[in-house]
This record gives sequence, structure tokens and C-alpha cells, in this order.
Amino acid sequence: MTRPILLQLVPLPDHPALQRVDQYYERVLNDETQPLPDALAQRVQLVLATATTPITAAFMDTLPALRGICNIGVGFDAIDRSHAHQRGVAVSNTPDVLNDCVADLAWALMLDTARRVSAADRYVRAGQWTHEHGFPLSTRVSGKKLGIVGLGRIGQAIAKRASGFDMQLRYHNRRPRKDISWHYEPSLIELAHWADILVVAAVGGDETRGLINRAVLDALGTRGILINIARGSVVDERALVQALQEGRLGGAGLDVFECEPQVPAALRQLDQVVLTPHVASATHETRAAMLGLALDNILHFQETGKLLTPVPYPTQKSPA
Ligand code: 8YV
Repeated sequence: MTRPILLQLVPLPDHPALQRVDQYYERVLNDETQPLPDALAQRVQLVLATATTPITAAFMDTLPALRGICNIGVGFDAIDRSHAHQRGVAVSNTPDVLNDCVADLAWALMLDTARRVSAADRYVRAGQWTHEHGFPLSTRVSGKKLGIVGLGRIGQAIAKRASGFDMQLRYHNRRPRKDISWHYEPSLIELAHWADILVVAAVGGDETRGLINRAVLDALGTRGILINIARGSVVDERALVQALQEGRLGGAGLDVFECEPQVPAALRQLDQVVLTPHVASATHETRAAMLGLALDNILHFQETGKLLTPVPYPTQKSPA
């Protein structure tokens, strides 16, 4: 009997669960920008993608038998969830398994940007260190004021690590969390005024697009540091570049950008900026766990018709 197709939009490393998935689905690897032969498209029931793969309404409508989209990643802003809802297509992501790795990278960016570790490395490698010429002083992280924009599961993992650095902590969300004792700041601008370091951990998508704008950056100020491990869309990148170039912001540590993998030359030329290529979850352990959870979603869907970690449709409340 012809198995339904699982359309893979990303090459996969080996994983123990793939053997079971292959019992139920024929896996076909294709780029989402390339049309699939009609005879195959008719058989696609599930799509497996990364969190940054654009899954548009037009793409979904090339797959008449589509029943589910499983993301290898926690973000779901690249999926047209309204259209998925209209089509009755279930969507899953891989929450929790990547919280610690993403939080660790947020701290790596904070420490690097404040203490200028990468800049110091470049300085030594360039042979600039001499008896007469020492590396310029940087700024301390311990004991400073940490503001977190978006206290979801990753934001909480970042916040928990602050106690190790004796930092004061406040956060901003659309609404305060009843299960958290940390100080809630209802105003993002006020949080930026208060904070020495502002970490963006909010979900990406239309609701947060351009949330970190010029006014927020100016409130963070000339000695302030912005860290973004969420989505490039959450920060007004043009305003960020201008603030850094004009000295209105002290520094930035960025793992995500508006038009990845393109990073504006203006950002790449700034010495007070630390740049990483969207690697917050990119460890062997975490990517294996993310793939495992995505495959568990597929197997659970095969057995029950439901996904294990479903993403709510836009009209439904997101999980806390
Ligand atoms: C990506 C991420 O999944 O999980 C997310 O939302 O942004 C990352 O973990 C990964 O970079 C693959 O695109």
C-alpha cells in the first residue's frame, strides 16, 4: 500500500525515531521554493520544517492532502497559522527542549558584549597588545540591572541565571505572570530606562514587529546594552544601527536579524556589536532533542490524529 508522504523541507541527521516514521510515511526532501511534482504533492499529509522556513498559504495550497506542519524549533512566526486554521492543518513546535541552550547563548552575548570578549580576542590576534597599549576598559555585568522583554519559557530560563550574577531583575510582558514573583514592568519604555542590559526574548510575528524601536533604544541609553535571541523582526534594525552609530546606545549582542542570513554591513562594521548566526539552539544535544520532539509529534499524530505539542491558532491563547 502506498504510504502518505512526509515532506521534509530540511535535510535531517540520523535519528532513532526515523526508522519508525519511515514505517508510516515516505519521506520526500524538497525545498519549499521548488514545486513538487503533482503526483507527489497529492500524497503529502505532513510537512517537517525548521522554525525559520516560510510556510505560506500559497505553499500550503499546493498540498491538498496536508494535515499537519511540524516545526523543528519553538518559533512559529514563519507559518501562516490563520491559513493553516482555515485549512484545518495542525501545527506543532518544539518548546522547552531548547530553553537552556538559548538562555546560555543570551548570557554568552551579554558577557561578550559588556566585557568585549570578542573585541579583545580580535585585539590580541591582530598583534595590537603591547606593553604600552592595553585593551580599553569594558563594563561589568555582575550587579547590574537586567530587563527581559517577553518572559516566556526562554525568558524565564534567562532570568533564573541572573541570580548567579547578583543582578536586579525586571520583566515586561503583555500582562504580568501570576506564577512569577519577579518585578513586572507594565511599560517597556520604563523597563528600558531602568535596565542596564535589555534582553529580547519575545515571540516573533506581527504582534511584536518593531517592538524595540528608537524610543526604547534611546530609553536604554548610551551605556545600555541590547541583546536579541528572539527574532530579528522584534527589533527595528534600522533604528538600532542608527542608535549604535550615533552613540545613543552602548552596545548590542545579536543572534537574529531582520533578513537572515543577510546582516547589514553597517552592523558588521561596528566594534561594540557582537554578532552570531542564529545559533542559540545550535548544539548537538539540543538539536537532537528538537528533532526527536518533532518526530514524536509525527508519530503521535499517526497514532492519534493529534500533535503532541500543538501551536495555538492565532485566535487561541498561547500557552503560558
Ligand atoms: C531555529 C529557532 O529552530 O527554535 C527556534 O524558533 O529560532 C531556532 O532554534 C533553528 O535556528 C533552525 O532554524
